[in-house]
Amino acid sequence: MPTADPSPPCVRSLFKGHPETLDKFDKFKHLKSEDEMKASEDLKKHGTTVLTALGGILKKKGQHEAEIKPLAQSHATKHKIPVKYLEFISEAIIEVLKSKHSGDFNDAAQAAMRKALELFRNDMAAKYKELGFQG
Ligand code: 7HE
Repeated sequence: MPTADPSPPCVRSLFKGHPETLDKFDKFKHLKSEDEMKASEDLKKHGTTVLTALGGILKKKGQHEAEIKPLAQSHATKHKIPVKYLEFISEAIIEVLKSKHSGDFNDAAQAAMRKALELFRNDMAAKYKELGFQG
């Protein structure tokens, strides 16, 4: 994961490809264009927060109970983010990695990343279910 990159093109790509996801963010739904998104320091900061959290989780290679639990809790009960939206952001992340790191993000690396993101989503979905959120 290129977590050191502070710009969140995958977050912009998520909002562009699936505008309904933007509605979940009270603090970002005023952003009307990609240029406004690019210019938002707050969005950049949020992108870094998300990618840092995700990077930390993926590094745990499945042993991520302590990290997933609070994340599932907030995303199910507070933000109400369906699993479908987690799929959208997973795809957006893969697309950005493909375009930015085409050289070393080969088929095997893509497959590994897809698998890791799938595991993450499955565990989030299991927690959602425990919490009674039909995400
Ligand atoms: Fe979430 C806060 C991490 C997907 C909507 N998120 C938030 C924080 C952290 C995360 C650490 C403080 N979020 C993640 C991760 C993923 C994720 C790791 C998946 C890779 N999130 C996600 C999606 C959506 C959201 C797909 C909506 C489409 N996250 C939110 C919202 C907040 C949030 C609405 C609160 C933002 C705020 O007002 O500060």
